[in-house]
Amino acid sequence: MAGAGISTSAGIPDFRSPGSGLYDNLQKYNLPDPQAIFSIDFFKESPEPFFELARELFPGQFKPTPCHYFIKMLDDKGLLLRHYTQNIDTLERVSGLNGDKIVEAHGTFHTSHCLACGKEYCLDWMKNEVFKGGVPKCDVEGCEGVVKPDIVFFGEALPKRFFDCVKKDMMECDLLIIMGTSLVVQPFASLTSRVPDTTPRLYINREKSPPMDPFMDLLMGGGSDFNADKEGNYRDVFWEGSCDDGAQALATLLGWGEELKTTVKTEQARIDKETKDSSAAKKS
Ligand code: CNA
Ligand code: ZN
Repeated sequence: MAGAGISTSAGIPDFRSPGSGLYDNLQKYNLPDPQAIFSIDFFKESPEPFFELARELFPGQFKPTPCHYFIKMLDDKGLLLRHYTQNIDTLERVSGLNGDKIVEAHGTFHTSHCLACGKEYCLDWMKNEVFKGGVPKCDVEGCEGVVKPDIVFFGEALPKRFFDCVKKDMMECDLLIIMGTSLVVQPFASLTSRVPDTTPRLYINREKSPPMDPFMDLLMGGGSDFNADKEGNYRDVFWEGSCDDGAQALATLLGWGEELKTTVKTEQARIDKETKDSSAAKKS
């Protein structure tokens, strides 16, 4: 299970890190509250701030991190059952991890839809529109609907694939690794409690998850029950630090330390070269 913290070292801010997180840096948009930028009701009235932010964060401008390559390595070694991500930056896909192994719980920028007529648009179309500036509008004659990337906003349902996979995967999971998430967004956070009681859970993060709000707990029917500090704990481990360091430490324990370092170097150099070649091709 992963969150925005696995991508911060790529240069993409998370939501809640004090100072650097998006919620502390949205003043220029004059929002009623920071979460409004990802709220579907607010978006329907004022889509401009979201598209302005999308320009800054658009996928394709960032490289996967060592942590992403560690996840890919787990799959290469035949150990990855599934990667559940809250991220919408597509970096898992860029690292080469097969789409079958990924559950994009909060959707993706890969596709977009017109909110009025439902017409689907591809990533390149959206990219073009976002960088043109303004709000992307449907090109169906007479429609003029706003086209929204298929990322899940607050107030929207999670993709069906999330619920389908959870049903199959969670009881089969024999080690749950949780990385770079504050474990506060539901229903994602409550996945921690869906694995068997005998499944060890390793949480790699810069800080511990804040305690669950008792009201939300009641409303959601239980949040994340991860708690390495609780008395009688026999299976939860909290590893405090960066996701990249945690992933590297784990890889080293598994005897893959050097392999991971080499993969990161080679893959990042390959992406740099591809980016350089494609911008040279565009210029010529
Ligand atoms: P969050 O609530 O912002 O929490 C991030 C967590 O990661 C915090 O606990 C941080 O302390 C921790 N963290 C940050 N950087 C690191 C690091 N380098 N190493 C270790 N820990 C770190 O984000 P969540 O993912 O928990 O919240 C869910 C939201 C955030 C989802 O709806 C996402 O769509 C959304 N989001 C995604 C992205 C992205 O796609 N990269 C970016 C920003 C927000
Ligand atoms: Zn339309």
